[in-house]
Amino acid sequence: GAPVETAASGPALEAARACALETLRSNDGGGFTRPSARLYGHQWLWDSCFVAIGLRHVDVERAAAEVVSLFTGQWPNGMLPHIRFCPAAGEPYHADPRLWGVRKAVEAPPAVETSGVTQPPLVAEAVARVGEVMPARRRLAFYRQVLPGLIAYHEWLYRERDPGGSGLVAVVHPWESGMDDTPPWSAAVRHLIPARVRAVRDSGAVDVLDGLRRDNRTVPARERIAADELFTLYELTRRLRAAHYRFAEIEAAGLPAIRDVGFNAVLVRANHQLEMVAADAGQTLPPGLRRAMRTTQDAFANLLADGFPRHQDARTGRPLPDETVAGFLALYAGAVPPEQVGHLAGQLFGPRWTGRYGPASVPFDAPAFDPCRYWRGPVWPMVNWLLADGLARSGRAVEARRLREDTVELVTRSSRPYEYYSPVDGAGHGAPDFAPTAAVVLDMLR
Ligand code: 9WN
Repeated sequence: GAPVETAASGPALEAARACALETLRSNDGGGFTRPSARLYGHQWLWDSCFVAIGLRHVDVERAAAEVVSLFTGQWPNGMLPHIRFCPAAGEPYHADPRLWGVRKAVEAPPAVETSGVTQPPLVAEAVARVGEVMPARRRLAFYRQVLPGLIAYHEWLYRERDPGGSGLVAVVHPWESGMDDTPPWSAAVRHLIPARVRAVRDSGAVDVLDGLRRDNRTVPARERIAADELFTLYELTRRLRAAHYRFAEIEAAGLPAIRDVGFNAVLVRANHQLEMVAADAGQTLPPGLRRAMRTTQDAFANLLADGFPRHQDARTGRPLPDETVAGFLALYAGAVPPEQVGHLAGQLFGPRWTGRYGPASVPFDAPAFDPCRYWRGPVWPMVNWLLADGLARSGRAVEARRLREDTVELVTRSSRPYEYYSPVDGAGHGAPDFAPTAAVVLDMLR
């Protein structure tokens, strides 16, 4: 996309760039970047992809290392876990390796401690974006280095998460969606609430539950996922562990399996980038993978046929009613027919979704809307990056540019990059010094 030229003067933009760089530097864990040193002291899958996309303008080798580091956590079966745990200083992470119990749960665990689920498969995008700013020979070497792991990951997604060949892959934990407490995910896991947690919640003692959680030391509980939902996610994690993180067992146990529209949108784009990367490296993808990738293209198009793109229950194929910003990632997938792009962009920038400060994560009129709480309303700069990129590739250069400008402005209104922002007053919330926010600002400013 085109560089951002906001009303702000050159020095203001320079200050924004310097602040973003300092955020990335201060979260550097040695070859990988912590999303936010205090709350998230390990390496996350999609966060690191955004980080690499931003860092490539400053230090392309460091950006490549960020991506390569992700593969050191890859499971022998091909899965890229959503967290690669690192011996971290600072605040311990609330969902730690003991909760995941990966070493005991799976026959062939990875060499390092990881979580047991994945995250939106943005890796091929990060690889392509880093590669495109490398000199040709270096790019070839980088692509050849990461291609085996990347192919294994995409094969895992299809083999494990779409055994029936529907074309859309299933997501089994809200943490895999990256948009943890968006309404359709909250609804999908609600029945798993542990009885004791429900009893305390129903007695009105939410502060008791908040007193038991460990993720609210840096960020106030009211800005994070609600306590009853957090304890429900721990319960889901324990059940996934009991199912050995194997999809067949997860399905047999009747646990949620959802064809998340955002996750699959990222997959559509990642498939495209994977093809480009392989072609550039002079390699052909395995025929089975190529077939599966074509199926996704068609299945995603069908998802759009019913109007606003929504998640689907993987068992019944039925759409889940709640709309979230993930639906607009169809633009990022590049899957919206030209005659529908204007309508979808119109909705995105219409009054239900966008106020003064960019697209909300759920519409303003949704019963669950809460401007400061996590994925229940706030604007997420990393989502804006995906949206702007999708708009630009869908022939909506003006809107893409405006969204980038608005995002840079929103972030630079606060003294440091935050995890998310109120769509009502633009105030920063969640984790401070949030690396993915800093990284997308760098990319938007380039
Ligand atoms: C669970 C790291 C991650 C992001 C997610 C965001 C949040 C974790 C948490 O932080 O989730 O993965 O503990 O809340 O929802 O998108 O990748 O920044």
